[in-house]
Amino acid sequence: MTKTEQLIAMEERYGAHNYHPLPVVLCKGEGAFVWDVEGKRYFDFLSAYSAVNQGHCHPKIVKALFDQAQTLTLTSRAFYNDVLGGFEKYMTEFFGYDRMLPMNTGAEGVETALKLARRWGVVKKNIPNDDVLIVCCEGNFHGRTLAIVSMSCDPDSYANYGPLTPGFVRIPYNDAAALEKVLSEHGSRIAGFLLEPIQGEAGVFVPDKGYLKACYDLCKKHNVLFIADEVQTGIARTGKVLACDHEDVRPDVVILGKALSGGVIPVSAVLCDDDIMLNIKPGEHGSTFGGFPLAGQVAMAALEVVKEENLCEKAEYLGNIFREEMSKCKSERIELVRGVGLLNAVVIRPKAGKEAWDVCMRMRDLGILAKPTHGDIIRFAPPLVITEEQLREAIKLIIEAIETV
Ligand code: IF1
Repeated sequence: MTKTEQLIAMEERYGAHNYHPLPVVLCKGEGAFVWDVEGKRYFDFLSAYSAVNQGHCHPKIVKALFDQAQTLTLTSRAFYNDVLGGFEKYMTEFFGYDRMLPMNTGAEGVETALKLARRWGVVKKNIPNDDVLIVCCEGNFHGRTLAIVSMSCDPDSYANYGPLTPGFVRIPYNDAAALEKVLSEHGSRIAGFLLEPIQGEAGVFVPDKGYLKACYDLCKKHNVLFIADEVQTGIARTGKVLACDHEDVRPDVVILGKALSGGVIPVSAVLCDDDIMLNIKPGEHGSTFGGFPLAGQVAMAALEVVKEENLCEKAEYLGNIFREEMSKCKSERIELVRGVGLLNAVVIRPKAGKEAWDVCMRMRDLGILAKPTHGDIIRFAPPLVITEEQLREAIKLIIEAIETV
């Protein structure tokens, strides 16, 4: 047995079977590259679902982790520590909000935003506690907790987990009229509208230009909070600090995760202003590791890298090259190419029984790692630190895989 086979067999025997990974076992990451246990190098075109925007093992971020880890890792929020205040100040100034509530995973960030919105609805908008509603979108992916999958329309996410959380109304994505309708009919009970500025899991579904602004304006008209889940689209991935920046929309509540830590440790955060954040009082929400010293140092370093290495501009410039070069490929297997910045997807037309999965297996053989979502869509999201030369080399291999599978 090869080392790859041994390690896959070990997971098969001892681990939960809640994933179906591509059969490659990684042991090293650096910049835009990862290596498998057989010593083969790959371009990483998934970036851990856009958590490694700054590149694998970025030296500045790893150093921030290393230095703090030798000093003080965790205090819990039972006591103060000398990192969190500076982290909160840094984050609120970086993103332009009054306050920040730190958590760990993206799902915890989304749950926190849901609780903040519901609490604001009850306390500030005087919605009866049992009546408060949150509007969400069909095709959403916001994480995997029970309340979050209660918003999902994907049975793989919500089916057979028992009773779901009430209080969610789903409307079609990219349809401002649908939002207007639900706000006109139920606006007095609605505390917030939660959406991804671009739906990642749905296959990099980019809404029409003006959709975010139209929804924001409707939320303002009906005194409803506009809540942006920027866990995947944030932190320079789409060519702006936040995807909402493309339409100059300032969400009432912003949820961050993934690349907030550069993929080093789980760090998430919710940002909003005083009139929303201060309705949760001491002892009414929290987390053991939320905002711990390691998280603060790592996240501040990760955001410094975004600025110092101009990752927004890079994502914008390289994303245009990606879409331009991929669109030149005349293979009948490519149904369409779509995306913003370096968050892109290619819809693969199945042929002779070969699907997106087969293209991904061929790409793996050629040294490119990516994974299909929803059967026929392949998401392409390399680390934003990839160079133009590396990107062009990778695109050639991607096209070769599509044409030869
Ligand atoms: C898995 C998907 C992506 C997210 C948005 C919140 C979260 C996610 C917009 C929750 C997480 C991850 C979860 C991961 C795979 C990946 C994913 F395929 F599942 F849907 F990116 F599209 N909001 N997305 O994309 O953040 O709790 O995971 O830190 O579950 O396999 P998390």
